[in-house]
Amino acid sequence: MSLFEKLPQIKYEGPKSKNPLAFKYYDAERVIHGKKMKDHLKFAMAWWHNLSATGADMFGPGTADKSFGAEPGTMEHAKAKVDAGFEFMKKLGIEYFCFHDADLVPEGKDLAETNARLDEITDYIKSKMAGTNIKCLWGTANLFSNPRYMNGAGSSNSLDVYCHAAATIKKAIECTVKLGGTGYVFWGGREGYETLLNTDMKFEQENIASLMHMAVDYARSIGFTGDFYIEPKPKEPMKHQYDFDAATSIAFLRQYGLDKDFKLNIEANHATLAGHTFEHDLRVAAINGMLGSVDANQGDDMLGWDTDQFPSNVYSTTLAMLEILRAGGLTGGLNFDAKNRRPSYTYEDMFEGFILGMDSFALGLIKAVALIEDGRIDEFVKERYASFDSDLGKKIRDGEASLTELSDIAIKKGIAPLPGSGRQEYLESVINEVLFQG
Ligand code: XUL
Ligand code: CO
Repeated sequence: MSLFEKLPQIKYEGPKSKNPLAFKYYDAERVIHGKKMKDHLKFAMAWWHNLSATGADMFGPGTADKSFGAEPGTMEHAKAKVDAGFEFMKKLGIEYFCFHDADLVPEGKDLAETNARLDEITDYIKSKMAGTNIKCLWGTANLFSNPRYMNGAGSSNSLDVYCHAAATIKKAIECTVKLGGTGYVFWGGREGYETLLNTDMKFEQENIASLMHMAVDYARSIGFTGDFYIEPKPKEPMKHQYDFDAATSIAFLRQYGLDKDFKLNIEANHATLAGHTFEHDLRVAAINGMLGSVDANQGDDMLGWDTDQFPSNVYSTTLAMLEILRAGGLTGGLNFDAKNRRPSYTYEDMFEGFILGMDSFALGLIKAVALIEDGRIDEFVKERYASFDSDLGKKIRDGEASLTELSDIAIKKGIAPLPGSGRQEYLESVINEVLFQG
């Protein structure tokens, strides 16, 4: 049975098309900057938003019907979601998906029952994957919804909860490996605190690190060769989350010796919640060799929470793609951790959300390549540091200069002239020119 029978196969029609159910910029097979668009932009469907979220919020129930013809909370429904997901991905030409264990099946009465359900559904998903190009990008465990995780999982004060989390992670890793996933994510939504008055921060962070080490050891022992990712987020649901941003997460990974196995999964709306731009956190990850994957979405400048909107801001996707291209691409992909607005509740809206997001990133890619080819921005940055091309500059860069030597040179010069202008306004006008002319 076709769920989306009224919706067509989504095709590329080009920028002049007015067809809402067509791509204007995403042309999967087009080669740009040495690769097919679809290889630059490995788009993934997030099982939780697309197949599970109904738009329910604190003030009212969901508006979207995601029953897909079955009774929610049953295994029949879990399978209907698989059917819907595969039909959806095929119609949009999306080749990857991401999941939490809890998105796949309803939790059973105990771990054994939940695990048996996961075995059943992953068998079913595998059978659906056969003969398609659809692959698993990454998997993760939901260690935040169930009340048992009210104080976190790795950071929980309760040993029982900690062990339960370990079992849950073990199974989620097994599911990820079974589905051929190339990444495994830790998003620490409840790994943080509400008040320091009841919190031993060092103890909690050490326990989180131990759990991650155990996860790495186990995953490697069953043949997982992919990357682990931390997905930074500063707050929400906790007031303060330990994986605050890219820089904090990298410091944590290095401190606890996890940096060889982990990279980062940077989410746009999480970076902005941390008071950074999306491109800032991408840059921090990239210059530390830890740019792994991206949760592609956007927030709302007026709202201080994670709105998880489909990306529409081409200025932002351009600057993001510039970072990604300069870093040599992602080892992971672009997962739409994004949901329709509550009043956009139809199947058609689901398609239009993805078309918007895919086209916004495709246009961002096209414009980022145009900026690189234009060359003015790169050239300006190079020139800006050109004084370090001197012999003395090289000596400093090579770590061979001393403070006394520099001091003697500076005293001889007497006064340092002002550095060259940063020309921010000029650079911003170059971006506008490339974005809006041709
Ligand atoms: C929550 C969030 C999660 C992670 C996976 O803000 O982004 O959905 O991506 O747990
Ligand atoms: Co996310």
